[in-house]
Amino acid sequence: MNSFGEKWTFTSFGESHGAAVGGVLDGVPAGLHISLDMIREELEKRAGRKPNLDPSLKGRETGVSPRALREPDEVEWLSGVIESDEVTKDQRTKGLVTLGTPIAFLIRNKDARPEDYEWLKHTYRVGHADKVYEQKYGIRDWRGGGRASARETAGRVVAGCLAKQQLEEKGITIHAELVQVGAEKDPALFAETIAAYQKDGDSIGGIVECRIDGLPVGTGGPIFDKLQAQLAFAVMSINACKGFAYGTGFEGVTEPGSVINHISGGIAGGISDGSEIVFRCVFKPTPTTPKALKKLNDQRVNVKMVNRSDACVAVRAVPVVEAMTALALVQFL
Ligand code: EPS
Repeated sequence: MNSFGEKWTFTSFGESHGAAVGGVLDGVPAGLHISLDMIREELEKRAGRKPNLDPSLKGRETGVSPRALREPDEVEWLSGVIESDEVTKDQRTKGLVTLGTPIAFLIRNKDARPEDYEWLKHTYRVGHADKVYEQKYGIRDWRGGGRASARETAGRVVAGCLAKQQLEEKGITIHAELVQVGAEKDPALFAETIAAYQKDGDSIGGIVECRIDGLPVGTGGPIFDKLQAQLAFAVMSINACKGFAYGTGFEGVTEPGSVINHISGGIAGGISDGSEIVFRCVFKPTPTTPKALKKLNDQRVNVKMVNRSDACVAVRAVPVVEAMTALALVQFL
């Protein structure tokens, strides 16, 4: 399924080395002001061009895919919006305003180099979607990650920015950050931890924490509409995401009820209780690494040794977590 949401329906399209990635967003009300500055900022974070780990890197995040850094990620708006001179509430300047019609946009792939992936036509990478896609569909796009590449998340970030702006108008804000890299919990040491794995030709996982503020009491519903179920569905759809927990989470299992019963995580009975919502999600270490490619070559696979993967994809997942959270929440407005 390539579409998400019943009220705001976001359809994602595109392959990593095809012409473009992008989306169609239907159900967005007319008159919503969109800040292009905000979209640019979020896309820069997703590409790893706006470091939040080590400011000394001056514009380049540690362990980020070199291709993601090179892609300009220019958004072309095809329908559903017109330019607006009005300054948005948060003083971000240039903007667009929605027409209430389907919004279509695309981001052209500029640094696609399918020829580097010819070897993948006949090889399945461990830990990737390569083999199951071919088993299920009988065909796959072997050019890089194809449809399963994290490049696809660029479109989600654009759609998520619209959802975030709608939520902000209602006083609801979303903030995600990286809280753990491997076993390291000190943010000051994240950059050097990732760099050490990268230097070793390897990768490492990470945990992203997300906080939702200003959500009124009553969001979510009983049984299958539980707020945490909808958030988990949205967040677990992000590439490399392996787990979701809120409230007492997995850590809570070692504590007696008398100690942790008061922790709601902002949700009780699947319904928001008006307090801050906090959840965490975990991203696995990227499976394609220089080490993994070397191993394939040792098996005489004849791999062209080009590695465009991330040493810690959790870094770039932060704005995607915010985007998917926003898309999940607008369904309840
Ligand atoms: C990715 C692998 C690389 C990354 C890509 C994410 O792409 P590919 O092998 O398809 O060229 O560069 O990230 C981006 C290009 C991006 O914009 O996010 C993967 O397998 O997830």
